[in-house]
Amino acid sequence: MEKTWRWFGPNDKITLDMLRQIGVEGIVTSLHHIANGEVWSLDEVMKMKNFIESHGLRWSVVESLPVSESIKYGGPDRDELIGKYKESLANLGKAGVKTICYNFMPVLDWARTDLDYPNPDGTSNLYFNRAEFAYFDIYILKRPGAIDDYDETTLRRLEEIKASITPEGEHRLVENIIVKTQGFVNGNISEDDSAPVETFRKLLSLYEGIDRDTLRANMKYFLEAIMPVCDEYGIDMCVHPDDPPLQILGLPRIVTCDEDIQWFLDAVPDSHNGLTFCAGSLSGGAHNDVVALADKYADRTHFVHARICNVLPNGDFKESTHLDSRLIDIIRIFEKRRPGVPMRVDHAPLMLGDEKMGYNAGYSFHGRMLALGMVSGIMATINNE
Ligand code: DNO
Repeated sequence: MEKTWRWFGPNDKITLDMLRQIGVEGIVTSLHHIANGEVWSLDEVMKMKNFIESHGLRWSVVESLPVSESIKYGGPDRDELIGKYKESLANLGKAGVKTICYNFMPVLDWARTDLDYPNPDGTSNLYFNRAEFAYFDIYILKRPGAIDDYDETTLRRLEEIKASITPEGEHRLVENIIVKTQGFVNGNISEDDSAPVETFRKLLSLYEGIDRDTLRANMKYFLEAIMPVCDEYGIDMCVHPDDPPLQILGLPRIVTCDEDIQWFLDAVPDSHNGLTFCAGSLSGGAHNDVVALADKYADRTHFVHARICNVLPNGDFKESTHLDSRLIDIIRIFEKRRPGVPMRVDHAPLMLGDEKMGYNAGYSFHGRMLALGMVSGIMATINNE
């Protein structure tokens, strides 16, 4: 696989020169300065491409070319927005940047309750606490009927949280779930939003009456509309699985499991309609056998995210080590069957001073560098077997 790294553009504290020193071959980035829904002009695309190449690297993957909410829920301006999306794709195609990661998750791009959950060794990780998430949903967001979506174990834990949570604790949940994890990925809520919960409620209301079938139909509509451009330029679209791969906040979610993946691949049976195999997202649901999924979908995978989670008996999940045996098996599958596919390490621990640097949640330097070293070692061993 090609060793790539998610880099957040010229303002990223981690520079391209640093990345060359640690064995990175290709860059994964987005035009973060262009608002969601606006066209990426050929000029802007070329500026980024030339900048990356002037540092001896290549622009391997776009993550993400974001899909506007209106395309997802089927708003009145969706055709106009799809038209702009196609223009951006054509410009990327002309520039030779041909692997595009996107997601079809309503409102939230990904979800965690904790961004610095302490590990016994002094490092920290991302963490999803199901009961704290339920607290956010039921008592902060006050979503009608939310309580019916949680099992008894979660509701019991919720009572303990309710008895002890402080206003700071509530603030932290809002920050983690809808602000700090979203803004930097061109999400719907930015760090300077003064009333994020209000904004979030409005966004959720866009999906009233939209169920899984409607969202599926809208995804098919979008994919069918863009495939001619992808075919013309040889562009591989790769949808990122829903993170976590569960139904949450009353929103429909359609890339969560084997059946979902099979559905969208069959719905638009073009090889350019493919998957980002994010082992980490898929492993956040106990229903997914991630190694079997990698084996089943390797041929339609155009981009790999190397990380993995452990789901605890209460439904919480935590990022595991990049040396996890499931990840080794997954790397073996892709290394043997898709040797050149771009791969990036994802969501590594905060360690050795990372915590003071203000990196985007999940995107530490030392933690990711160690993870890249581990994954590179696994790849070298597999190639030597
Ligand atoms: C979070 C990432 C997501 C991912 C997008 C792809 O760390 O996995 O933000 O990049 O969902 O569109």
